Amino acid sequence: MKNIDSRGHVRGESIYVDDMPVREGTLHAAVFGAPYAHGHIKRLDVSAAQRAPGVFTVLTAADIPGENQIGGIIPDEPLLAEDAFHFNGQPIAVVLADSEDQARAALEHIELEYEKLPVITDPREARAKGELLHPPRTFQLGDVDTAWAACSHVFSGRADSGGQEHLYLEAQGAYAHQVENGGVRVYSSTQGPTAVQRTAAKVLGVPMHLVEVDVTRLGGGFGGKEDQATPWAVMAALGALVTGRAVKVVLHRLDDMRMTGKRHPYSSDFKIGLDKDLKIVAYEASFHQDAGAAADLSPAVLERTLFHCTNSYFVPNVKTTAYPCRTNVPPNTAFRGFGGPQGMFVIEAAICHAAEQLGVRPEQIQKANLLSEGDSFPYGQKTVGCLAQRAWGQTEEQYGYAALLGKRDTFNAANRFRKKGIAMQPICFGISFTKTHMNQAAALVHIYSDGSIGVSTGAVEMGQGVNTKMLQVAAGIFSVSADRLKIETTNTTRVANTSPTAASASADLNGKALEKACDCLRDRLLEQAARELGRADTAGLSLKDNAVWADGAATDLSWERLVMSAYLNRISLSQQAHYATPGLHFDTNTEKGEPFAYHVYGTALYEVTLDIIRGTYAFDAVHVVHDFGQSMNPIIDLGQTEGGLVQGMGWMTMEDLLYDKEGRLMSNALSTYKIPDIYAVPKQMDVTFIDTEGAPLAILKSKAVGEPPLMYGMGAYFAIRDAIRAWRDTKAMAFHAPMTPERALLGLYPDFADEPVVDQEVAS
Ligand code: MTE
Ligand code: LUZ
Ligand code: MOS
Repeated sequence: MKNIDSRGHVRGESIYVDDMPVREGTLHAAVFGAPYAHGHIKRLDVSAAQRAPGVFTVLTAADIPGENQIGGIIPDEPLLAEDAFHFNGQPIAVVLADSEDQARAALEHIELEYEKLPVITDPREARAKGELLHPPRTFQLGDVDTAWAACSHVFSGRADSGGQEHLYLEAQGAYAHQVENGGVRVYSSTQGPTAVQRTAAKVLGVPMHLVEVDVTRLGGGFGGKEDQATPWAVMAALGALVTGRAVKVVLHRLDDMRMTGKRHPYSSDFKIGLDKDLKIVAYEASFHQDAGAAADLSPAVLERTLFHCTNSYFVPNVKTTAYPCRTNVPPNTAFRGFGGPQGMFVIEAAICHAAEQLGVRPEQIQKANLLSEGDSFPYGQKTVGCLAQRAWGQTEEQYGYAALLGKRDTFNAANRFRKKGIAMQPICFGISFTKTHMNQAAALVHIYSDGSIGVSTGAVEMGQGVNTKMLQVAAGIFSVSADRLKIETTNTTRVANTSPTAASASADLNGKALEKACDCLRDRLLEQAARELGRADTAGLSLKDNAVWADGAATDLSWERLVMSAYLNRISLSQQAHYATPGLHFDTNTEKGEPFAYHVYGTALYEVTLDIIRGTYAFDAVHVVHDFGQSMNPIIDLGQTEGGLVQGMGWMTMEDLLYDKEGRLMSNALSTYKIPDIYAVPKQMDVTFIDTEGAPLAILKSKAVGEPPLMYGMGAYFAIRDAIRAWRDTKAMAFHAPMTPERALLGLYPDFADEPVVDQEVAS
C-alpha cells in the first residue's frame, strides 16, 4: 500500500501549521534571541518595541502567569531568559504584531544590556571545569581491569563525531487561540503533543485539561521536534492567553537553525584489547557529550550512547563512561538514533584503528566479533533472534564482498590519482524507549453508523508513514477497504498521556493499542453477527472483504448492515485501548535490565571512489541487507531505509556543524551547511529484506525501521578512510567525522593537518 499522504504531498494539498487559515485578529510572533552565548542580563527594555508599528505587545518572562520552566528531564531551562542567558539565540522576548514583518522589524527596538560571561564550546573543557548536567554514568560487563593482561594487542585513541542540523523541511511552528474557561487550543508541529500540553499548562499556570494540542502532520521531525517544538508552542499559547487573540509562531529557517539544538557532538577516548585471533577481549571508552546549555533530552541521549557502545559486537569485558557536558550552544536534542550512532562510531573507530595498526582489514575484526544468539549486551540483556552474523554473511555473499575487494585492489594499482575504498557497516539497534515507563500508547476507534471508521492514536505523522501503518492495522482487522478509514489528527483530548512519536517505536506501541481496540470491536460485532445470522455463537464467523463470513464462505451480511444492526441494537461502536510493552525493566543503580522489546540488525557494504588531488569523493554503491521482520509495508520501509541511510551519510561525510569560539553558529544557512542532495546519494542503492520471523512485540511482526538505517551512514566514513589508506598510511590519522572533502584532503596530505594524532600501540 502506498503512503496515504503521497497524493496530498505531491499536489501540495497537505496541510502544515503555516498553511492553516488564520482567525481574524491573529497576531504574528517574532522571537528575540540572546545576541551572545553567555551573559548576565543587566537591563531589558522592550518599551520602544511596544510602540513600533503594528505591535500589539511584547512578551517577556514577567508575563508568565505560571512557572517559567520548560525543562523536561531536568528543570533547568526557562521559556524566556530572565537574569542570564546561556546560548546565542536563547529566547528572551516575543514580539506580537499584526504582521510577521512588523513583528520582525520591532525586534530591532528591543534594548538589552548585558555583561559577557565566559563561553565554553568544548565538552572536554566543560568536563574539566565541572560543568556536568549530572554525574557520569558507567556501563560495565565482565572486568576490563584484569582483561587487559589477557590481550595480545591493546590500542587506544580518540574519536570525535560532529553535530547535525535536523533541517526538517517545515521549520518549527505553532498556532494557538483561546477557548472558553481560560483554556487554549494549540496546533503544533510537534512529535510530542503531550509534552506541549504538559509544559504549556505549567507555564500558563492552568491544569492540563485546559490545554488541547492538535497535530495534523509534520514536515519532518527527525527528533528535532520531540522536545524542541515545545517552546514555540508554549509561546503561542502564552500569547493567546495574554492577548486574547490567536497567535502564530513560525520560525524563519535562519532563526530555527540558530535557536534550536541539534544532534550532540561527542568527543571520546577509547581503549581496545584483542587476542591473537582478533577477538575483542576488552573495550573501554569515555564519551564527552556536548549537551549544550540545558539538559533537554541529553540525559536520555547519553543513556542510549551507553546502550549501543558495543554496536553489534560481543565484547566480554566492557567499561564505558559517559559525561553530559554543559556548554554554551543551544541545548542539543534527539536526532534519529538518539546518541546510539555516536556511541557506535567510537567502537567502529577503535576497530578500524586496531586494524590499521595490525595491518589487517577492519572487516576481519568486525566479522570475528559479531553478536551471536544468547550473547550479553553490556546492560545484561541477551540477544534473541540475533541476526548480526546472518546479515553480515548474506551481504558478503550476495554482493560479492571478496570480488569487490579484488576490484578495489586492481583499480588502486592501476590508478594513481583515484582510489577506491570499501567498508562494511553492521548495525544493531534496540527498540523501545530506554525509559521503561514511556513504552505505552493508546488508541480510540469510532465506527460510524454508515460503516466508516475514525481512528485516533498517539502517533504523529512526520513523513515516516505511521498513519498508513495505523490504517493497515485497522483495515486488516475489520477486513474493510482503506477508503472506509480515516486516520484522525493526533489530539490530546482524544488520546491522552501520550509518549512522543520517537524511538522508532510508535508504529509498534500505537499499532498494538489500535490492534487491541479493533479486536475488541470486531469481537463485539461478530457477536451481533451471530445473532443476526441465528447462530449460537461466533464460532466459524469472521470478517472478510467488507462482509461477514461463516465457515469459510461469504454471508449476505455486509459490513454496513452489520454495523447498522449493532447500532440499532444499542451496541457500542466505539472503543479505547491502552498498550504497554510487556517484560521491560531497567535498574539504573546496577545499569542492568531488559530495556528493549527486540533489536534490529543489518549490514551495509559501501564502495567509494576518492579523488586524490581534490579530496572529493563519490559513492559508487551501497548494498544493504536489513532485518525488517515481516515488513507490513515494504514501500514505506524501503523509503525509511534509503532516507535514514543517506541522512546518516550526511552526518558522517558532509554536514559540518560549526560554532566559533564565542558560541556563534557559523554553519547557519544552507549556503554554509551542506546536506546530501541527489548527487551525494550513492549511484546504486540495493536493499535486501532478510526473510525473518520478525519479533512478537513488533506490530504485525513488522520491525521498527525509523532510526536503525541511519547508522549505516557510518560505513561512508570508513569507506573514504579506506580509500585514503590506498594512497598512504592512515595509522596516525585522527578519527574525526564528518569526513568532509577538506578532512579527506588533510588525511591524504597530513603535513598540512593540525588535527590531534591518535596514540600508537600502548602495549603488545
Ligand atoms: N521519516 C521521515 N520521513 N521524517 C521524519 O521526521 N523521523 C525519524 C524516523 N523517520 C522521521 C522519519 C525518527 S527520528 C523516528 S524516531 C521515527 O521516524 C519515528 O517514527 P516511528 O516511530 O513511526 O518510526
Ligand atoms: N526518545 C526518548 C528517544 O525519549 N527515549 C528514547 O529512548 C529514544 N530513543 C530513540 C529516539 N528517541
Ligand atoms: Mo526520533 S530521534 O526518536 O525522534
